[in-house]
Amino acid sequence: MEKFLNFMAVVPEMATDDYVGFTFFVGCMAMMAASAFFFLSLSSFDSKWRTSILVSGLITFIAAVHYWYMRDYWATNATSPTFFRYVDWVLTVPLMCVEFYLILKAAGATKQLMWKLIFLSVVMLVTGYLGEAVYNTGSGPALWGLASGIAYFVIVYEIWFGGAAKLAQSAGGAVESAHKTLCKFVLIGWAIYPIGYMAGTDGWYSGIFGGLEMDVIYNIGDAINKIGFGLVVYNLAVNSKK
Ligand SMILES: *C/C=C(C)/C=C/C=C(C)/C=C/C1=C(C)CCCC1(C)C
Repeated sequence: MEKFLNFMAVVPEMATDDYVGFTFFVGCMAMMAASAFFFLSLSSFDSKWRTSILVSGLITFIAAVHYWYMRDYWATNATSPTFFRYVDWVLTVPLMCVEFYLILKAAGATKQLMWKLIFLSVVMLVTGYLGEAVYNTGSGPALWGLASGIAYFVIVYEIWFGGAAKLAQSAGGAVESAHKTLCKFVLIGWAIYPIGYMAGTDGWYSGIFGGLEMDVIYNIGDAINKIGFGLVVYNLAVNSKK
């Protein structure tokens, strides 16, 4: 009995008000479940859609692995796992740009469009990392966050009104409506991240967002965007089978 109690004492416990730890844990499970779902559904689709579904699964799988590490990092250090967070994003966000390209490929999307979106997303993330982890004093976070926000804005513009939008229009039908939904994810779902950034860094905005917990906001954003994005693509593949 005493041995058992000793064992219990070293089993890590989570405080009931540890929302960050809790959302890392649940996020990890959700990403794993979503990955299993996308991978196992692969064989039920036409080869035309398999790459898109595979990428959906890769996005949630890469996130699941990072969430495993971030959950552990938080449990050990009780500080934000900023480095793992941005490594995760710099792998998964470009893959989300690839999804835009893949669903519009049949309508004539070029690799150039894909690389443009990937480039903009990397600029958005690298400048965000600089503001959050490197130049994170004085006006650093606000300035680097602004640079990141501009790149984000250009992505939004490109998919809503630029070349990608025109291709979606010419494709019509299920592809056009899936593109529209993905555009809404980028406009609304991705807008969650700058709020997390302002909650976690110091700047003119601290009085407004300072009371919020950055990692909880990022974790909610990731669950909505990574799993949601994948489901839109899954839905498109299902609809175009009919
Ligand atoms: C799966 C992860 C996703 C979809 C991550 C998206 C991240 C962003 C859209 C981050 C954007 C940022 C800004 C627009 C300004 C402040 C810095 C960032 C990097 C948080």
